[in-house]
Amino acid sequence: MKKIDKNFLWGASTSAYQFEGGYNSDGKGLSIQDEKEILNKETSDFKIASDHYHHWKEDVALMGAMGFKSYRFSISWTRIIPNGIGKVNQKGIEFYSNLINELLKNKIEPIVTMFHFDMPNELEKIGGWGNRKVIDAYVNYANILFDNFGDRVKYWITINEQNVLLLQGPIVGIKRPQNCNVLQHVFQMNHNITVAQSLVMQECHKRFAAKVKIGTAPNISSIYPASCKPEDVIASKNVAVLRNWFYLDIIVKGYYNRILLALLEEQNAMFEIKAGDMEIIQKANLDFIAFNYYTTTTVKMNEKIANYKLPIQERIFGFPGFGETVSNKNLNKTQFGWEIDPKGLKVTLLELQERYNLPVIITENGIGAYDKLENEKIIDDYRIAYLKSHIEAIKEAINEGSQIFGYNCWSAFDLISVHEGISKRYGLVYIDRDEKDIKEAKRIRKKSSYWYEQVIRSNGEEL
Ligand code: BGP
Repeated sequence: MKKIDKNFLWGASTSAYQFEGGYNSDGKGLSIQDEKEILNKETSDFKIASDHYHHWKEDVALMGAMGFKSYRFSISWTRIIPNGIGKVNQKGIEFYSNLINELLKNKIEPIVTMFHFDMPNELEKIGGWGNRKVIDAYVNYANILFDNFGDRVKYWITINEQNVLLLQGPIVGIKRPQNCNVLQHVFQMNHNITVAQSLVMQECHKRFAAKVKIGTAPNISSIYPASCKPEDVIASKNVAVLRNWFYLDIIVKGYYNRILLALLEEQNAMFEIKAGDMEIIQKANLDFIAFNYYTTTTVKMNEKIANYKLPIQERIFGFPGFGETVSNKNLNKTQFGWEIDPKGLKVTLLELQERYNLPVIITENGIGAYDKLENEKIIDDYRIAYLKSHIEAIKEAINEGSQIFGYNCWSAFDLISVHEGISKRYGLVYIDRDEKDIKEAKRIRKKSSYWYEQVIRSNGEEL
């Protein structure tokens, strides 16, 4: 077995709107997440979250105690620029500047995501990513981040889960205009995001050359055919393009994958590419691929529109002759019904290696569970088992040629899940709050955090 590189970035992740709270503190503007309608009224909103805004120093100390080499977090656009464009909020700059300094003091490498689902409200009002003005606003925002933190941050991530925010917009909190051609709308947004992040990648290279690295972080999961029927294999390849490759092929290789273009053309949903856009994208030249991995997807061919919950006009998946998702009977599930597939992580890493030949880093991977606090302890053996099996898969993939340079599990601390509240806990550290009562948001290390500390100390040898 090859040894893991000694500079491997072991750590964990959070995102601003799910973790920080302080949603309107010290001049922060509102994002779509602050005003999102919480569909399940029993679950928490994002206003106070884990109250990291008031516990950041203690939180970094805990990361230091766990031996983190890296911490992947996101910056809230509206904490830096309350309206998304225009006046900069110095208090917001100060908050992240202090956080970054504290991380560096603890020898923790900051890996900073510029955008994690939290579009400024004022920009959403003009159409969000659907409006090309937002490309300029995002580039302006990124420049402010480079101006203020570029001397200390060596790893930047432009966009979190571009594919998920497009394909599952309403779940993530991104509204779609009524009566639009959803496919076309979604892939127009995708194009605008791609142009925006390409400009930011170019700017990053112009300013910092090789000293600073920049990548993007889609959610990537290998797609299995439900059987060895050739039709199912074709379906798995189609869905793999829709689910994974369309977003990476364009930014890494500089062209749009024709398998999805063919579907868009057939559905009358082709998006607009303005003169000059492709040249911008082809100069993006990203340094690495970051990706979030939770599970794999299994797909069979379908002859008619698949039976999804969304009405036909809002569907992106399940077009006849394209493929539909089915469950994989070979895999166990989490308490929240997500299939657990550590081998699938190895498959995914090797596919990424084969397809793009770039360094990769995992920026999310973990298990959501109803953790129980008993006698001030959380015995989360299921989380240890989950993380252990996935790290084993990483080691095997390294042995077989993957250029992975870091693993940041989801999540460093408990935080509010995208749409299932605080009760769906992912953290290495427990936050003592419930859905409606923030209590004192006391931090308590779970059993998994002690186990992970030893994994980091032994550089992945002792699992
Ligand atoms: C990813 C997101 C995260 C996160 C995670 C777990 O899609 O980048 O923000 O929350 O999934 O998902 P959930 O919160 O729905 O369990």
